[in-house]
Amino acid sequence: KAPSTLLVGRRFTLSSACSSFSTPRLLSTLSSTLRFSDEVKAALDQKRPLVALESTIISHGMPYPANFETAIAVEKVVRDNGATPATIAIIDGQIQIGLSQDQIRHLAKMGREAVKASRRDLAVVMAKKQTGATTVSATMLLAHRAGISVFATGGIGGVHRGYENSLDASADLTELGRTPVAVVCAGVKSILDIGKTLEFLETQGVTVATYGSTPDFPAFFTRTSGFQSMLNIETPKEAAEIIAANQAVDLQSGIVIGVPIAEEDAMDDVLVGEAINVAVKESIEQGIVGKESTPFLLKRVNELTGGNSLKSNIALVKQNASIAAKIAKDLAALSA
Ligand code: PSU
Ligand code: MN
Repeated sequence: KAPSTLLVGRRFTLSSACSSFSTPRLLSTLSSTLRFSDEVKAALDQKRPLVALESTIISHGMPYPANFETAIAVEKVVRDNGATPATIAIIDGQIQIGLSQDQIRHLAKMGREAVKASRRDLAVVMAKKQTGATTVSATMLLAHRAGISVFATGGIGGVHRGYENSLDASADLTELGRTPVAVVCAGVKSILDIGKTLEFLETQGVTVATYGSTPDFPAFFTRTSGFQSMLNIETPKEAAEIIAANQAVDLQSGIVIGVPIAEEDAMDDVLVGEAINVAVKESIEQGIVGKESTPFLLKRVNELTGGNSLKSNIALVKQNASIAAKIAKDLAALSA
């Protein structure tokens, strides 16, 4: 019997993997490869709602100490809304599903010294016993291995401006096409080409929704992008039902839920636009390419907008975490 057939209609958890796969070697490898915090393990065992959180946003997305404080605050928001946070990273080559406060502080202080780990980097970071902060792509795939299907972050990667020459599109987009995890985010920053990003996601078969009633897919710092999502999701329960249907038919592809930043936290369109244009121009002049590109742009936009963009960034991540927790709760209720 093929494992894929057996998994249809079930939530992929380590225990379902145990009963489905007939290769014990693979099993012992997988369960000893992922190390769970006590809090996450208890939640998984008791089938309580969980929300995965990425760690590149800590190391490469924000400066210290705001990154540490935000990571801790975001975990608290998840707990306050009835779910268990599972921040994911690789510490000295060991994959951790759920981090201690000390481990979060360690990553926050390492900053860009930590390896920015996407799918392609995972095996290398493990084998070389490095410390890696997982991007959306790596966090999605590890969350899925751990049996977690809801994930909250700030923004996902996308298709870069000038894609026609650079072919620079984030591995987040292809991961969304191959891994069934729902990513609750504030959309994509306009450091990227938002229209092309949505086209790419459509080609990858990714369900893309906007949370709330505005038709636009959000642009991170601002509520509108000029590009529409395929649908609006108005409640956590509606999101949970779509995730459950995705699992029931074993789609094996992801879902993006774009939550527009709250009105009071949103930035001025023109101000952000100008900062982004400067940052993109500098990145071209300095020949910044590959995995350095996004961290460079994030840092420059933060600098050029002073403390304002950081404030917006922190507010939107917390909002996403609270909505993700509510979705995870409703999803757990559906499968109970
Ligand atoms: N966008 C943000 N903040 C971030 C990132 C993107 O607004 O912190 C991070 C995420 O970890 C995302 C990664 O997965 O950057 C994408 O990098 P790249 O474009 O190199 O794929
Ligand atoms: Mn890239």
